Amino acid sequence: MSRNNILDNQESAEKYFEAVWALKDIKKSPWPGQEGKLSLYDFIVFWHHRAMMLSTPPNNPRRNAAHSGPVFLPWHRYMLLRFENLLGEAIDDPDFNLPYWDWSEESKVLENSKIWTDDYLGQFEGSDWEIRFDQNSFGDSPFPLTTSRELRRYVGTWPEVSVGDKAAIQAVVNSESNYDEIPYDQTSNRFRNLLEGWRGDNRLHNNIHLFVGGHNGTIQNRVFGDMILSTSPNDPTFFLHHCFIDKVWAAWQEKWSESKYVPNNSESDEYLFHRLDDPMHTFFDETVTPRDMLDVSEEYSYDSLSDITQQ
Ligand SMILES: [Cu+2]
Repeated sequence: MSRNNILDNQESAEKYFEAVWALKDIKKSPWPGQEGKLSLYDFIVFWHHRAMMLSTPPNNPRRNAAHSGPVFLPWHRYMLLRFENLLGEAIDDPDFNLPYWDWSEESKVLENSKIWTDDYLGQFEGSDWEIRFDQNSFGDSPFPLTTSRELRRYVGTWPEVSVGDKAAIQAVVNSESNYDEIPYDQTSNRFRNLLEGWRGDNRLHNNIHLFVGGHNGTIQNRVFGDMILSTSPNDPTFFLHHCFIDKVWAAWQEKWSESKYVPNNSESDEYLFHRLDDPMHTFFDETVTPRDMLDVSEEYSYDSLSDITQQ
C-alpha cells in the first residue's frame, strides 16, 4: 500500500477522516493516564508541542528538537509513522496509509480548493471537532489544562503569504544536492531549510501553516510573530501537509542518493538532537535516530516521486 494524493483518491480520504475521528474520540482512543479528558490524537499534539518547546541547545530558542535544524525532516517522518500506526489501530486496519495533500498543484487558487469543503477538511471546523488544549493552555502543569474550542482557520487571509507551485518545489529538489550546512539553523541555505521554509522563495513548508492560519498557523493576529503554533497538529490539515513535505524529501533522497544526512556525531554537542545518531525526542518507549528514518521503504512508499523530480 502506498501513500496517495488525498484529492485523487476518495477511498484514502474517507479512511483518513474515519480514522482521525476515531483517534480523537476520548472513549475509543483514550490517552493512558488522561482517561476521560484527552485522546491519543491529543497525545500526538502534545508530543509535537513538547518537542517544539525543547530548545537545542537549551539556551538557543531559535532551534528546537523538531524544527529549525536538520532533524526537522526525520523527526516529522517519525511522528507521521507513529500517527499512521495509531490511525490504523483506531480503525483496525494494519495496512492503513496516510494520504498527502499536494497543495502545490493548486497554489494560485488554494483558498478555493475542494480540500476545504465538508467532504474534506471543512468537516473539522465547528463544534464536533474539539480543540482540547493549545499552546497557551499549560499553566505550570506539564500536562495541558483542558479547554474546549472550535477549530479555527483563516484560509488565505494573509495576502502576502505566497504558496509554492510545483515548479518551485522541483527547482529546490533538482538544484540543491546538499542536505544542510553549518550553522544548521534558520539561516542555512541548503535543502532542509529551503523546504522547511526559513529561506527561499515561497517559504515552502512554513507558508502553508500561515496560509491556513488559525490553530494550524498563528491565530489570526501576529502576537507570535511568524512562529507557528506548537499545537498546530490540532488541525488534521497538519498531517496531510507534512505527509507532502515528507514526499518531497523522499523524492530528493531518490534524486540525490549519494548525498548524506548531516551533521554526523563527530560534530559539536551544540547540535544535540539533530545529529545522525542522536536519539530523537519521543514519548514512545524506543530509541529512534535520524539514521533510522533515512530508509523507511519497509514501512511505506509514495504513489509517485517523479512528479517532484522532473524538471
Ligand atoms: Cu512541526
